[in-house]
Amino acid sequence: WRSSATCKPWQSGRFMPRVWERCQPPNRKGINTTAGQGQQVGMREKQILGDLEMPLARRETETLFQEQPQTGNQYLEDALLRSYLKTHLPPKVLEEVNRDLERFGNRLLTKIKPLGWECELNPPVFRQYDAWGQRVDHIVTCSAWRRMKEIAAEEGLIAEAYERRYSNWSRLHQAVKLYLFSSSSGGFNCPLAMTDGAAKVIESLGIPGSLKNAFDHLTSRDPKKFWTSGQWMTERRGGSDVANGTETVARKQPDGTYRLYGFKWFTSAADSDVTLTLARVADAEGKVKQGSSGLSLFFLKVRDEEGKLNSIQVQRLKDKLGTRQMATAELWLDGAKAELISAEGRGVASISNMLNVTRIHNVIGAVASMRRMISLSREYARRRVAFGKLLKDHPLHMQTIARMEVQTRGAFLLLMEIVRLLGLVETNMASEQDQLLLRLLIPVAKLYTGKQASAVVVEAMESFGGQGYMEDTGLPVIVRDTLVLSIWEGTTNILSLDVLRSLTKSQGQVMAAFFSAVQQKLELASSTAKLEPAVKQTRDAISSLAQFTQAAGSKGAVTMELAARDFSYTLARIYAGALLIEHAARPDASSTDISAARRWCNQELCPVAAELENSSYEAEEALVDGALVYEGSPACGSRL
Ligand code: UCC
Repeated sequence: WRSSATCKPWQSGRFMPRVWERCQPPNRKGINTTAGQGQQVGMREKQILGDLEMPLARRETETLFQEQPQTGNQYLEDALLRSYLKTHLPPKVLEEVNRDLERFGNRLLTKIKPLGWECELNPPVFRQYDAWGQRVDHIVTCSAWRRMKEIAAEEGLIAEAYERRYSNWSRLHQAVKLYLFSSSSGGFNCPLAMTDGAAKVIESLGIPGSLKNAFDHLTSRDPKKFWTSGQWMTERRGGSDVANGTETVARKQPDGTYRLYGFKWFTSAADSDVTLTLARVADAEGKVKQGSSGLSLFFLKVRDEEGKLNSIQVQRLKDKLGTRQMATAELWLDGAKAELISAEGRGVASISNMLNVTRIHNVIGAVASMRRMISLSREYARRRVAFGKLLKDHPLHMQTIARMEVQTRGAFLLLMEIVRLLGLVETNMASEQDQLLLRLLIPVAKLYTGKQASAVVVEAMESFGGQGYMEDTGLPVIVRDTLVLSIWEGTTNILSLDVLRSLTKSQGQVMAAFFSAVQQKLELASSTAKLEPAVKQTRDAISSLAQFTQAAGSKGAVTMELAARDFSYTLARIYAGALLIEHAARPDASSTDISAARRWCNQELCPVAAELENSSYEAEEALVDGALVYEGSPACGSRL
């Protein structure tokens, strides 16, 4: 409470403290004087008043050295984003998109960011009963959260991708808006991810008549009409092994609809209007088929026309480490009316369209978090003085931020590549290679950027020193909300196995597409001398990777499973390296584009080959893993 000048209530463009109420100037009458404490409080009040009257020089010194980092229009400050758009978008599209993003950047700064903080300060509350004892199961959200929904519609954050006014570039335009929106959205990016996924599933089903109305709502720009969707997959037996963990049963009704019975244990954005969910259709005897081929996909409305829950009971809200702005609930489905929308037994394959979209949103969130933290960190370094000079003048400090910057650039280009490919697929302009690449790169990018983001935001928090650890700076919120990105929508290992699934399903064609795309990008750089070392490192990595795939092919399935994570990291590093090289080979590339490519390629690009040489994927090594993990544990004697 020293000086109100150091701790301002939120203003446009400021990095707002989380517990902003504490930042109001002290209210002379407002100090609580409970019995017995009066004297003490009186002294404290005197001290506060005294502090306010402290010499101006002292106050100024404090504000000068502990000033909050200020960031401006995110779009205008994002050099890589702007150069990417300039390079890839056709001129007419660029002109319009550029105008839209600059306007949106201003709206984020002045209007949306404060709402995002309001969402953080006013998390959803669950009211199970009304005052008269009636069960209501009401998830109460704050007005800022509801306003976010309206803004999402107004800005076409879903609609943009489905209207296709910029043809294959519409998806990229949408993704860029979501990327800018993400770190100011107060968690509203989560329902948008699932809404996009639901729209995608419905579109890929050919928008059947029964779902036309829902599709129109999900892709509407009208705030009064816009719906969000959930994605109810996880049940009590876990979130990864959907095929064996799903117990929900669907009973067919005489009118052709179904009633669902089961317990959805982890349903994010539980205040959504509709949802997609999996269940097992019961036969005439009430029996269900187990495993993946017993699962079917259903669409349901969460509430009926009168606003009553669709035979759904909210058990409780989850107590999460982060994303607390967003209601995640445990739900009992007690005969919820639903529509079967996939072929029977094709539930997982059908919902994978949704998963692939939500995983792209996860990548968006990861890159956005990294970009946000770096923006704040670099701004802080321009203001904070330590050891007699600004942080930005300490080479080691700058090296640390620059390393994060290189990571973020690689992740950003990976994101752009995926949404570029998705745009091509959605407008029937994709080659077979594009389609294979997209299938492979989605899990690769999701798992890699999730890990990068966790590391970068923690490193960036450290760059603020002790301040970074202070709750009321808001930095811990970003860290918490980022840490989920490697967990939900498939953990790193599950996604690594999905990478293998894409190899098996395509009989290795995804790898052929990968090698060919990387080679094409490297060829573009062949005349840029400064990129030679990076190109060579990438070529070497490709040949090591090719050797690995050959060698692993002759080994057992255990080898590939043990290698899955390193293999996926290898794909991410090589592909992002090729993208950075491609970007740095543009005629108008900057010296920093070249430096970023070179530095990225200086890291180990093919960890899977190095680990193969260490025999890390041999079956005996798996036994050693177990021995290392369980040494000293009671399990040791019985299991190993
Ligand atoms: O719901 C959650 C939280 C919601 C919050 C979301 C917010 C996101 C916000 C981000 C913004 C910041 S978390 C729930 C997370 N759960 C998962 O993600 C599930 C993780 N588990 C998997 O991904 C598994 O690998 C499964 C469920 C896909 C495995 O299932 P199966 O049935 O054992 O796998 P199969 O038998 O291999 O695949 C069944 C079919 C196959 O097709 P067919 O039969 O034609 O061969 C596969 O090729 O599904 C196909 N398939 C896929 N197709 C499976 N995965 C994919 C895929 N990724 N792409 C295309």
